[in-house]
Amino acid sequence: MDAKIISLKEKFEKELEKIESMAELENVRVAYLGKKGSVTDLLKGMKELSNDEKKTFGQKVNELKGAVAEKIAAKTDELKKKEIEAQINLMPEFDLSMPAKLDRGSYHPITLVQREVERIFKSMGFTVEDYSEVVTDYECFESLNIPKHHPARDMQDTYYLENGQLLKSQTSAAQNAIYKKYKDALVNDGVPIKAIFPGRCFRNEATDACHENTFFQMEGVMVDKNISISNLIYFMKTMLSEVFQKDIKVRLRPGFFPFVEPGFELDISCLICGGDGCPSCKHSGWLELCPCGMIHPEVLKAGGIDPEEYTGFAFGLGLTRLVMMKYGIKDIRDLNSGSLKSLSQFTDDE
Ligand code: FA5
Repeated sequence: MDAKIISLKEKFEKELEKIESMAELENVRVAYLGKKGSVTDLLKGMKELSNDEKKTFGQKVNELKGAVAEKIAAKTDELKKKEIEAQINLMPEFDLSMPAKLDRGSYHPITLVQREVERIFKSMGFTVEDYSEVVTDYECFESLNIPKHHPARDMQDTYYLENGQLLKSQTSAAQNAIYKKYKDALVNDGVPIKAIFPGRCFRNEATDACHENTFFQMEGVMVDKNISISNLIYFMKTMLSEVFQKDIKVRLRPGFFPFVEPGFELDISCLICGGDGCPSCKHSGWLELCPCGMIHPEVLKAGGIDPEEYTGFAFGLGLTRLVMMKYGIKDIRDLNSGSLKSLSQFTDDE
């Protein structure tokens, strides 16, 4: 019987050596270890043996069974490894030093327009200021002549932090700090305050084609002696004609903001529908783009500037809406979508 075990083992090893695929291996496994396999058959021939012989023979057959199973497992690993290597060899060569052919990142259209507007105002002597997105209630409201419980706060509900700070609902929140920063140069050296400050604003707002809960504005202020509404209109017109490189129909109508007096709404004729009315302009043909006005004396005072001696104008340009008009984007939500497909259309070669 021992000779049977030895010859079966040798036969198995020879067959195993020749195997090159998982399918062949499976056939061999079934042929030796399956219910009707050669190893199992050995056990069937044990009937004629004595009890002692059965014991030793059974032990040897089990050893053979274990050895066969082990070799099949090792062969399985070897074949799988070969399969992976073959797949790797089929892959095109990957050269880490090759320049990437994938899509290049691009500037967001809001960044492009923001830079353009900054360039225009810089050329007219304005400084560009940076301001934080988290501000105090004083900066966003109180310093702007909007005391607690003033109804004007309702239009600018925003996101409040537990420490009482808030995400700014308007770039006007930086006005007070700008006045304080430049007032000495204004009073002592006669340098007019001319500053713009772009920034992200947040409002607790139901979104639609022209409203987002996160959007960009660009604030601008100018303070000096004898500043009037004519100065305001001049700067607004110059900025719009430079941005659009063509004449744009605008209208100025009275608007109420507690931090300007008088206050205006500057609307532009909707460039998406040509003034006929569409969802982007709430079917009015006009788009509120840039509220503005003469800075309220209380606001100047809060900034440390004497309103008897100095006057100024302020505007709050809806930068995101300007982008929509410039590029003909019908839905403001596309701008926050993060969709590379739509946003990369506006890439320039910067
Ligand atoms: C203000 O935020 C004032 N701080 C503007 C201002 C500054 C007035 C200085 C006077 C002097 P208003 O809430 O209207 O005003 O917003 C200004 C502009 O931001 C709007 O005309 C509009 O273009 C844009 N805007 C306002 N809310 C949204 C919104 N939810 N989504 C997109 N753009 C918005």
